[in-house]
Amino acid sequence: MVIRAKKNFEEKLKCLFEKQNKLIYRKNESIEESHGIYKRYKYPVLTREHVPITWRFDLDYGRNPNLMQRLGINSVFNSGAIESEGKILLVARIEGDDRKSFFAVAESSTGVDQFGFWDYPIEMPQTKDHDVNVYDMRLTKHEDGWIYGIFCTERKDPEAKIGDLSSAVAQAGIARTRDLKKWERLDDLKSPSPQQRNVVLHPEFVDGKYAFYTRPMEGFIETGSGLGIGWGLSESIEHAVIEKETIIEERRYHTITESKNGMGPPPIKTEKGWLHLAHGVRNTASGLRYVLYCFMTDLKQPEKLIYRPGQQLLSPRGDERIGDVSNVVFSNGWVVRDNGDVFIYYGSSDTRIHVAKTTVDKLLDFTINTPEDGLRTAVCVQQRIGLIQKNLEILKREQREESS
Ligand code: M1P
Repeated sequence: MVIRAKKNFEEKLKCLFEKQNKLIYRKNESIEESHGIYKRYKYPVLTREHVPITWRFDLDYGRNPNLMQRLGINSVFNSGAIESEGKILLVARIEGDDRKSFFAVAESSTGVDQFGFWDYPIEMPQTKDHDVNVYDMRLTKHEDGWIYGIFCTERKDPEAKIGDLSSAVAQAGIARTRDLKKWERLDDLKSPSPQQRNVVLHPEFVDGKYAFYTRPMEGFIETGSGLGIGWGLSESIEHAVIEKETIIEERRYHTITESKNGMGPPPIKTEKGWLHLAHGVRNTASGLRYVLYCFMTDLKQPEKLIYRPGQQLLSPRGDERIGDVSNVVFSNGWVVRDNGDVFIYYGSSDTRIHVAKTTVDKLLDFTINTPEDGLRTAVCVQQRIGLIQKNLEILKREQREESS
């Protein structure tokens, strides 16, 4: 009897490993889309099923004869991204079945499939004020030589009323590393805003200081009077303090950013300016809807907005629309390769991670040549009529040329 049960256990375990290997080594396929800006991929690059079996199951027959999952994983989403020695490394947000998020590195040599997690998750050192939850790391290769991870650290709101076990305070945690293995924790960012999320470190010094993109907010969910994506400088990174925070990318009424917006990954430096990826949020009858959008800032003054397309770049489609927090796409990681290819890693509905592939040239074309938001229907219709008129002239000319 015992021998049979042990054999079953071993077969079940073998099956688990085989199934996971099949998933990890499955080839991904790009999907042609008619908009011409990027290609999505058929399969998510990371899901909870990619998380190593050793992180979830106790593999000892004596302790776990039914081979039950002891520490389950709920979701894998919103990853920072970086290229190192030809490999793409993602620092993913992993949420356990206990609701706590943590960070772990997964690597791939293709960038579009075959992501495997390193043996252990990241052990993030603590400050004196311990984190309760951490998530959404942005990785910045800074010109000072360090790789910085800026992430959200969340703690219970000390002012919460008795019985309110949801209110939290979000701040920006800061850590640095050379190899994504050993991390040095620095002080959390101090800024004039009561709460911060979506904070990103700019890769270069500005006026000899560390420069941060911020997202000031009054409450934990609502930004309140926080009017958009902010900017501030700090003398020190070990004890980062922003004295003056200015809004550089404003939320606007009846646009893709009307409820909230926030920076995505650190910007890409191009000859034409800094290229940014961000998320914009609007409210709908079925809750908040998150989309990705682009904007550009001046090369010498990264806080000066120069292009702001009115339309979103990527919105939740198909299966992406469904998950723990539905109707959300969120990106905090992208990678530019030497040949100009760009991998955009995005979480969908706080559940899994996908990749979209494009190039720096295409993103520049999109960001520079897409019209700004007209802010009113009549203006937007005029933009479209302008486009239609030019196109009809082209088609008529072609017809004339063909018939002559
Ligand atoms: O649930 C959607 C997103 O909500 C937060 O982002 P923001 O502060 O911009 O609303 C974050 O918790 C993010 O991780 C999450 O994907």
